[in-house]
Amino acid sequence: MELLLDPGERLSRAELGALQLERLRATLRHAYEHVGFYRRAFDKAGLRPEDCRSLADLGRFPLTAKTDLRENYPFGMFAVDRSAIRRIHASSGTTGLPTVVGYTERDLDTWADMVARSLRAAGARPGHRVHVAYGYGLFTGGLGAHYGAERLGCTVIPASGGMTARQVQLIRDFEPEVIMVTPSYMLTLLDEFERQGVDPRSTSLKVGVFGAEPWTEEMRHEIEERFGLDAVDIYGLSEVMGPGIAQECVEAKGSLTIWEDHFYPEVVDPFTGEVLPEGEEGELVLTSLTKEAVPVVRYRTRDLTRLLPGDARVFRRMAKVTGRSDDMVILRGVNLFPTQIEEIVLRTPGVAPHFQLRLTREGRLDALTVRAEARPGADPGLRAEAARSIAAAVKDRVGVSVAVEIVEPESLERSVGKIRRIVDLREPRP
Ligand code: DLL
Repeated sequence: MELLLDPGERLSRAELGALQLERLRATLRHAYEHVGFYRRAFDKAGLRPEDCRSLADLGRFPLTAKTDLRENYPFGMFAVDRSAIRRIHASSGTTGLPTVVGYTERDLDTWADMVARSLRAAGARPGHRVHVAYGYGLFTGGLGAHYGAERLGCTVIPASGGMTARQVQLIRDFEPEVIMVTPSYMLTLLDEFERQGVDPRSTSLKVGVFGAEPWTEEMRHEIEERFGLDAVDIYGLSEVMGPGIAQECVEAKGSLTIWEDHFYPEVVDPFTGEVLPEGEEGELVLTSLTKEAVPVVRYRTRDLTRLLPGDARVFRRMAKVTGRSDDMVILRGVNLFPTQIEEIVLRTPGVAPHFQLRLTREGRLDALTVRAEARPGADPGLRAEAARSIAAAVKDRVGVSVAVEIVEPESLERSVGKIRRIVDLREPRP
């Protein structure tokens, strides 16, 4: 496929480094001068924006956490006059206050450019129809995808989330080449295609741009096989911008290229906050390089990944996100992520790609039950074997004993957006 690049993607590594440093210094100045939180944090650390003379100097500046955004709810982190804000988004905040972000006209422009670039890297082209099934609203998924697809010159079908039967109808009738949706909701759509007796491989879809939640290579394989399309990963978070911070290039699947001309990545040790060398797994920390309304300096994403050198582009890459530090279950001293279970469940014959993790407490010990659905039509006699094989693989690869139940097809709750894998039934809650 012909590789189309925008000017930012054509920079040399040296040009990129110089641009990043210039933008970083401007961001630090902007944050220090216009956001009380950053001024206090830098002063406390004894640092001035001018102290950042090289990209490595950024590591001396303080980290910013989600709690800092919450403590400045709603607009305390904004660096521009309210009249310059064109849009507000917020993350749902399952606990406590939501985190609120704003965008100036230029920020919205950059965001659309970055999503357009992401879509192009995914294999979308001007003239393609793009079915957007990320939710529209305060969540950045729907509107972020929408304006990026328009910017690329695509025709947008703003389906938003939910009303699954209608989604399938629209895909059949409007014949989009591209779909943007969470991977878990794509599986819900798959069920619906089958319920309607339509072969999912018969659709016009060529590319799926999946993100907003962790998903594994095994899930990619499942979706690509069942739908006959290229499934690629898009990453982002509302606090930093929304979707379009990093994107898997369709010609180089397996990791995501970070749009480093706008977002400066670091990976730190989640416990000490120390910057880790390239290749080591830790928590992704992002600094915005061009944002006006809400600049973010060293924002702790809580997402666990590794930085890698560039391949498909000049920019560095990140490995697919293993999980969020908040989604990590500590079971009898062993750390476990839902993605580890996903890998195992999806490799088990006779088991569908639908599973849930139930946490309970037995006496003083926490216990985890993996509930996975049998594939429709699979021999019920094989369920006990599948359960044994999953338990053995978890013991072997994660190092902890779990119970496994293989449940009836279509008995587990389906995703309508971001899926909730963990059901915590522990009493009292830890
Ligand atoms: O989920 C933005 C987005 C929308 C990204 C659509 C991609 C597609 P938030 O609701 O703020 O924003 O949630 C951000 O979701 O910190 C990750 O934990 C997780 N996440 C997002 N993309 C990925 C991905 C949007 N590709 C949080 N892989 C992030 C793994 C992801 N996790």
